[in-house]
Parts: sequence; structure tokens; C-alpha cells
Amino acid sequence: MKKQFLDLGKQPIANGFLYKDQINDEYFFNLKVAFDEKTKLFTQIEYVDPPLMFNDNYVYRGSLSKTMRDHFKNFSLTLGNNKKILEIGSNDGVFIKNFDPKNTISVEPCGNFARETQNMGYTTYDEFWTQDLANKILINHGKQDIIFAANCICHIPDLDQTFKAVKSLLSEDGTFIFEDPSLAEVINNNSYDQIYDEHPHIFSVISLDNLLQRNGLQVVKVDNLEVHGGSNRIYAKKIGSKVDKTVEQNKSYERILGLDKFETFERFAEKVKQSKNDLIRILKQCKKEGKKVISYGATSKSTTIFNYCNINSDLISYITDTTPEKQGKLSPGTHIPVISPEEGFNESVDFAYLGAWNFINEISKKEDNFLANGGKFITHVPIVKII
Ligand code: DWN
Repeated sequence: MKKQFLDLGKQPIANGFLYKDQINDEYFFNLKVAFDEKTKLFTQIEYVDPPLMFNDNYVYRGSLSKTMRDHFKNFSLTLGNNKKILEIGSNDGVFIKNFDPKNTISVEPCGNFARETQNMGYTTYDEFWTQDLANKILINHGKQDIIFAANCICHIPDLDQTFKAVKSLLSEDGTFIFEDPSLAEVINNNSYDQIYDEHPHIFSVISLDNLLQRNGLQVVKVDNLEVHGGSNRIYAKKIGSKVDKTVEQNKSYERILGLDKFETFERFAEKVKQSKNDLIRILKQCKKEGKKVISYGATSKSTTIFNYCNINSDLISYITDTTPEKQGKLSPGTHIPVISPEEGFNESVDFAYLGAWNFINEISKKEDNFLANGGKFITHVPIVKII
């Protein structure tokens, strides 16, 4: 049974960057967050219909940061190039491009990106991951040694169907490897901006093992990763496989954090409200002092922040982002203009709110001149502060 603990209000499609003449048709939904007492899953009350988010106009490109390009390249080297591998949610190919197209299949429902990987020579199914698709791939290509997904499984509302379909396509000793933001890190960092339409769930290892096991799979190993503010790479195999000690280590850490208890999330909800008040206060103070504040990185995460905290272009002049598909548009819901860093990240800026706080190391290195000249970053992670 789902028990609600947090209401983040009316929210738009997090990656629904739009033009002025599209404002009247903008879609909103109620972003309410709950805890499932049975599976211990952190999940939303109302899921957004996937085609509203993932379609030919999808704008998020995984390959735009060096951190993520290096991350996937390094992991691919550990897997070797001689296994049959399938990726669910291949985006612009940032992971699969490290593999030989002969042994590699990808699945990507955003047609614009599916065409990109097809053009790179990869067999790409431009469809959502379902049992029907798994059946089709089984007939066309046979069982797979590795099924991989990064920042994708937590995007899928129906986890039972997802895991059953994975199991049906895995070879007997095959491994399902997937990475997603870690619930432990979301709680530790108060990074409530990880909650938006595309993330109907945020996973603990405890909840994942419950869900996988009821579908014939089990978690056999966990890697804790730094990317995206703290993620877990889960290795799952068919039930009965050898289980690494990292599984129990992660579960017992999560029990210490209370991730198996509703009360933990009630406390989290209080911290979220505090964070909202602190952020609004700091931005209003900057405005009062006549400072120019912009936002760095037009992220899905910042859509949650700006809409929950009612932050619009009164407080944030504009957002800079390297993604060509976001530039020249307005941010979802609160309609702050998005422009390129070349146009907007200059000496006129006093403060930059870090929409892409998860890339703070990469950004601080790149923007050392801004910092050296007295510019400052603002973040809400783990508490609202000026850096
Ligand atoms: O799961 C998801 C994650 C992996 O990616 C998706 N649901 C959608 C997306 O979420 P996000 O938009 O919050 O992701 P990022 O990776 O934090 O987005 C970073 C944004 O910042 C991109 O639009 C690129 C931009 N950027 C920039 O302008 N300058 C990034 C860097 C590193 C930079 O230096």
C-alpha cells in the first residue's frame, strides 16, 4: 500500500522546454511522493504517461558531459567486447558506442536518438521496453549475456513487467546490470530535485531486491557510484546465483538510514520544506542587493526546484545550458529563458545557481575564471549555501 509523505505541487514535463507560443498548451500533473509499505519502494502516487515524456522531441543528451562519457567508457572496458549485449534506453549512444555493433542491440523509445544510434550502425528498436518487445528480440537475436540500462529503469512505471521481460531474454548465466540514483544519497543530500516525472521511483537496494525477487531475479552485487549525485550500479541474476557481500552491506546501511521505514520519509519531507524556504530567502536577498543571478544547467532536476519553489525570471535572469535543443526555449512551468553559456556566462553574472550540481567538479574546473573573479555558485545540496 502506498502512503504519501510529500507533495511537490503542480509540475510540468521536466524536459518539456518550450517556445512562448506553446505556453497555453503546457501539461501539468500533481507530483506526490509515497512509500510502498509492502515493497519499501519510494514511488510517485500518479505516474505520467511515458509517451508524454519520451518521444521524438526528447532533449536530454547523456554524452554532453565529459564525466559521463568517461564513466561509461571506463565501465565498458571492464565488460569486454565479446558478449551479446543489449542496452535498454540507449539515449544518444553514450554507452553503446564503446561496443562492437555486431554484438550489440539497443532499445530507445525517443525516435530522434534511436535514429542517431541506427546511423552509427547499431540495431536500435525505437520502442518502449515491454514483454512484447523482449519476445520479438528473442526471436530475432536470441538470449543476451548482458542487459544493461543506465538512468532508465527508474523511469519505467511498471517494474514487474520490466523485470519479467528482462528475465525472459537473459541467458542462463546472464547478468542484468543497471544504474540509477541511489535513494540513500537522495536522503543524505536532501536532493529532492531527483524527483520529477521521469523518475517515478527512486531505488533503495532493499526495494529493488524485493521487486526483482518476485520476478525471478535477485541482486547479486552493488557498486556505489559518484555519478548523478550518488548512484548504485545493480547486478542482478536469476535466483540461485552467488551473492556478493556488497548486497548485504548496502542493505544494512540502508536499514541504518531507515529506508525501510515510513517515518524516515516524513522527516525528509520536513527537510525539503526547509530547503525551499532557505533557497527562496537567499535568492530574494540577492535580488534586493541588485545582484545578477542565473542558473547553470537547465536540468530536469531544476524543473522540480523552480516549480516547487515558484522561482521564475524575477529571481533567476536566465539559464545557461550546452544542449542545443534546449537553447532559445523557456524552462518548463516557470518559463525562464535558456541560452548558451557563450551568450550568458560572462562577467555580468554575480551568482549562478547550480541546476547541474551533480557536475560540480567538472563545472568548477571549467569555470575557474568565474570563481577567481569573485563569481559564486549557489546550491541546495546538501543544504542551501553559497560556494
Ligand atoms: O535520469 C536522467 C538523467 C541522467 O539525466 C534523466 N531523467 C534526465 C537527465 O536529468 P538532468 O537533466 O537532471 O541531468 P543532468 O545530467 O544533470 O543535466 C545536466 C545539464 O546541464 C545538461 O542539460 C547539460 C548541462 N551542462 C552544462 O550546461 N554545462 C552540463 C555540464 C556538465 C556543463 O558543464
